[in-house]
Amino acid sequence: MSTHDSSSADDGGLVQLLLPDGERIADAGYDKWVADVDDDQLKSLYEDMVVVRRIDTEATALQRQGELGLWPPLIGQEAAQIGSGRTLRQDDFVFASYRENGVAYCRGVEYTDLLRVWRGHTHSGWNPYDINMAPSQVIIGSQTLHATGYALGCQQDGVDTVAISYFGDGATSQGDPNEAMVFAASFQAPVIFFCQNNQWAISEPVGLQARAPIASRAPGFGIPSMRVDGNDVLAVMAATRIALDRARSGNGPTYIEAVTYRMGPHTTSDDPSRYVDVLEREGWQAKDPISRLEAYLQSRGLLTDEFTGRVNATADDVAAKVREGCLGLEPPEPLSVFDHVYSEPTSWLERQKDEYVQYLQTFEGGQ
Ligand SMILES: Cc1ncc(C[n+]2csc(CCOP(=O)(O)OP(=O)(O)O)c2C)c(N)n1
Ligand SMILES: [Mg+2]
Repeated sequence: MSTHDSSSADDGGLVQLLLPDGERIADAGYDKWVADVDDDQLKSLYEDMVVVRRIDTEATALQRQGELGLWPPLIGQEAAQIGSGRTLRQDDFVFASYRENGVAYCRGVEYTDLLRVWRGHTHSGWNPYDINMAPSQVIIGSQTLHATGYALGCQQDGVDTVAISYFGDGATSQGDPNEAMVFAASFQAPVIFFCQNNQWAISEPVGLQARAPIASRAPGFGIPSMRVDGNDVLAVMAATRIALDRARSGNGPTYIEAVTYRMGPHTTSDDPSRYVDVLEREGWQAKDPISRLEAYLQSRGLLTDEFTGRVNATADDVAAKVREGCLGLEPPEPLSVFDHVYSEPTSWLERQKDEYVQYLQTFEGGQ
């Protein structure tokens, strides 16, 4: 395989198996990687995408109702996250950013664990070893180093576990992902660099920081790359399987650029109407990942009322559980914010804690 895999010439080498109107197109290089995806699996991928979008809208509503401090929506990126997340093995390990709630869903995260950080109840949402996914990383790009280090450990242990790191287009301008790629290539680490290019890094358009397709940078590090339509769940799945196969068979890292779009704000604190052109957003709306799979299912006679009714009922049920779990979280003991910052207390942390005790005492019933 060449260092820059792109058997589809469309749209500057973008790998596509499902066109925006739901037409399934053949691709000699990639078809075989999804040949086993039968009708039931297609329906299951659709259900996953509908459910994670629903989790996202519910969490956004909870934030708007004052129940969460902040929420980073994934809307528009469901195919990139489900298509890749569903291909991983349980023992593979995920290192992601704050936006990969769809991947966490694939890993089997408890719904409440998705929210507790954003309600200010904990430093971290879940036990990483329960779902083999590290807690969300907000320090942009640093999880690429963690993934590479973990992959090197797997290599040393002689196991065929793969580490996958998810990060954004903006993160590619940071040093960490570039340093991680140098290490991963040097030691042929079993790691996947999965860049969700959602076109924006807060209000910074991707074109400003990437003058050439992001995927084209990786071969310069000696890492093969693929540029896939990130709104095409089948193309994402095929690309991730290629990368997993390469890593498991001892052939080192792969870089995937999933070209997608952030349909919502950066976070609930952001107002994209101040910087996103309405026409740009409408253009991407027409490439929506869920409606394109819906159209494909329809063309295969799989989109029955019974099926969509069941999917919507599941999504309603999950949303109700998300809300219930969020509202049911017991407020933490205020001073617990100082716990687990370091394994050993430091003098300045103790000082901050004392100051906070005094502050709390200024309130009636303060501690
Ligand atoms: C090291 C670091 N620098 C800056 C920030 C502030 N920041 C938070 S999100 C973000 C943009 C990230 O964009 P991208 O990597 O494209 O990911 P996306 O949010 O689009 O998923 C920035 C600059 C940060 N969290 N960490
Ligand atoms: Mg981005």
